[in-house]
Amino acid sequence: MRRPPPRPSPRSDPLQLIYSPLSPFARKVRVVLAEKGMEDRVEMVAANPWEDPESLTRANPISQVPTLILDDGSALHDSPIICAWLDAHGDGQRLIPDGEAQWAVRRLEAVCDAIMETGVKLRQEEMRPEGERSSTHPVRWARTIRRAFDDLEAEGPGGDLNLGEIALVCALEYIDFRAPYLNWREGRPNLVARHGALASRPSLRATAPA
Ligand SMILES: N[C@@H](CCC(=O)N[C@@H](CS)C(=O)NCC(=O)O)C(=O)O
Repeated sequence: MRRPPPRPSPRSDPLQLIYSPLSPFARKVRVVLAEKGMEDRVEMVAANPWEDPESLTRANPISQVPTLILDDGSALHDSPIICAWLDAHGDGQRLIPDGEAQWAVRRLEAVCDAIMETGVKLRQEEMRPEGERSSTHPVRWARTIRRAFDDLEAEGPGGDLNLGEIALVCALEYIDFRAPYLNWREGRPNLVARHGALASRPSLRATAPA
């Protein structure tokens, strides 16, 4: 009996995640990797995006982390897209629900990403030499972040496992790490409960900024 010809072996190149350890956006992706049971499929490549390393700019001209290189060599960037791709391709519970329910989750993710972006800008401003710092931008950015906290507080306790709530924990803990003086816990019991509902998950503990 003739044997069937060997099939071409499926591509088994691992995915590569270019990240920096303290990036809150990369943290969100690392949490999703863990929640979706995909850590073994991904090679982690640390990079400093501010130095425009060639390994990063080749995949992402914007030179930002996180960037995910897929097994066909193409790259995804922007954490919402990476997280959505992982959610669609990994195992376990969907972190972005189907149908109409997805919009509340995506909206929450967007608000929390904006808090992180504003927090990163605050941090960058603080890193500038004293004479070059703006006296107005940080005040406005701090006000923006506080306003977003108040808005989230008004939504109630929340705390389901989904991408929006994961982004919330990443955003709150990034602010704890970089701008603790914004003290999101004070007078915001719902935010405290919401944070507490997910914060002790292994995926979040293993990636906490320190
Ligand atoms: N919208 C992007 C933001 C990513 C981002 O700002 N990453 C920062 C690190 S926390 C970065 O790579 N900054 C380098 C730069 O902007 O040049 C995402 O969601 O992934």
